[in-house]
Amino acid sequence: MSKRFTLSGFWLSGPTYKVGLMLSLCGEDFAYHSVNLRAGEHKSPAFLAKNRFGQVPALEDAKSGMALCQSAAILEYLAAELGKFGGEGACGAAQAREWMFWDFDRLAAPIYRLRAQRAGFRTFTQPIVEMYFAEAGAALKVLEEALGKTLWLCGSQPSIADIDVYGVVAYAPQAGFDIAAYPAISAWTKRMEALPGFIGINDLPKATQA
Ligand SMILES: N[C@@H](CCC(=O)N[C@@H](CS)C(=O)NCC(=O)O)C(=O)O
Repeated sequence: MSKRFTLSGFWLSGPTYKVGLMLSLCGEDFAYHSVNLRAGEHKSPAFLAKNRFGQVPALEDAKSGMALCQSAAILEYLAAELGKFGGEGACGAAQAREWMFWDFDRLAAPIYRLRAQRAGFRTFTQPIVEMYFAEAGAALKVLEEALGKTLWLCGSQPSIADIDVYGVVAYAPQAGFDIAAYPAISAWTKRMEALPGFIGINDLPKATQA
């Protein structure tokens, strides 16, 4: 049977993982297309029709006929369409958006880049590595303080803010951070991992599945 959603992405991509995690937590059985970044598939006209920025992920919705890009925008779209993880009311939705903007501004960039450097995909000079370490450490401190006061980032229920931020924190060990040093973050990651439908960072298919 054809599936409503098709996720195009790459198994090592954090933003792809965020969308896969959201779909899975929502109980949506989705089709998956593994994009061959090495071959430049993400810059091909066919892919650019799905994501004008030439990046993974892209999400196609057969129901609306839309192709969406930017993981945070996709999470908001799915929350609205599926009625799940959208935050409590307009206030919760706005708070979730604040966390998602903060994530890509302060947390995701240094953690994803340090991870890429350690995996040998990118090369930075030592001062740049030290700068990313300091930036990621400062962002993790902000997150630790917030999660010391509340179980979830936006109120009493998990939301797309948690899914979005978890989709970065899950890679922090690969970036050289010991999450055990952050007790509130550690406890929150365990709450995330206990949610029904949770999938881990290595659970997306490495090849295409329809
Ligand atoms: N802000 C974007 C970031 C997407 C992104 O950085 N994708 C990377 C893979 S993790 C990519 O496609 N890189 C290839 C390129 O930019 O050419 C999102 O959240 O979707």
